[in-house]
Amino acid sequence: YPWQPIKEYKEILFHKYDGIARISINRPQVHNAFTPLTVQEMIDAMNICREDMDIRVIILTGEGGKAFCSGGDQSVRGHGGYVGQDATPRLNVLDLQKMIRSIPKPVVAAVAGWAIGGGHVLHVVCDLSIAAENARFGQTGPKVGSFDGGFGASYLARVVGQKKAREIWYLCDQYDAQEALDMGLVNKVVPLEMLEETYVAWAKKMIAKSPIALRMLKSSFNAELDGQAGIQELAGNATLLYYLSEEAKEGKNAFLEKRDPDWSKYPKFP
Ligand code: 1HA
Repeated sequence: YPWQPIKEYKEILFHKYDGIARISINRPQVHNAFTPLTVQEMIDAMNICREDMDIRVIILTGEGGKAFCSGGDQSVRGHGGYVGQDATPRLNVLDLQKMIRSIPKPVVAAVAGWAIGGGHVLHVVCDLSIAAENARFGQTGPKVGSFDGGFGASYLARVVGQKKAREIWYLCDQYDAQEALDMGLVNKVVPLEMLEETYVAWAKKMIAKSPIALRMLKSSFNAELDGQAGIQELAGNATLLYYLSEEAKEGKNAFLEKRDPDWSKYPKFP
């Protein structure tokens, strides 16, 4: 596929092709473990994906075919978080997780090889996950002195159920692609050489659908789980639709024309 680079970064690759954006962690020597910079770059790319109206679907993946992401880079983990070049400890991956969930476009994880620890949580928060046959999933927190009790625990439990989520965190076992499929952790398993073809095909299927319908569905799925923040997102989409109506425009026009609004001509549906 003729992927075109969108922007140059140090620790990720960012490409676009036919309405599909692809953000790929590019640290294969450490199984695509992330540093604060990796995450900062992914957040920047996600912001571009949000603003660019030509981008309809976002693919999250990792370079090298051996790992999607192995979580936080343990070699830069310091006192209070992951320490970047500014010497400040951060857990900025939590902001990235929220962005993946709230961006009003589908985000698809394409998982080849390891999706472990904070890397596993990244695929969990994506709308869809497609696994290559060599994919391996798991959490390591309690083994390496960490835990993600946010989406990493509660949303995982929504995806695979309470018993399985507790097993995944308490035992820190690893699961192959078929086991992941069986527990509903991924949507599909394909041979590694078919991964790109499959996520492009899935993206194209979604691009052929109504963007506002997909946007409303994403915020509706989120709203049930995300409390007031979820309702805010769904309600924001309701406001967007309302602003497109003649009735809403009458309110603004009346204000600007210094007259009383006339709501009489707008339908009052049963
Ligand atoms: O829990 C959180 C958070 C919680 C709340 C808020 C924010 C959070 C943010 C992050 C995280 C976390 O991600 S904690 C979990 C961190 N990740 C891990 O514990 C996984 C560590 N890696 C492994 O267990 C294994 O590498 C592996 C099971 C994925 C693969 O094993 P394998 O095939 O034997 O490869 P291995 O030799 O271990 O790894 C290849 C190279 O990559 C090694 O480097 P080398 O010895 O060749 O120099 C290895 O050290 C490096 N590497 C792999 N994963 C990481 C890593 N280096 C740094 N950090 C890593 N995560």
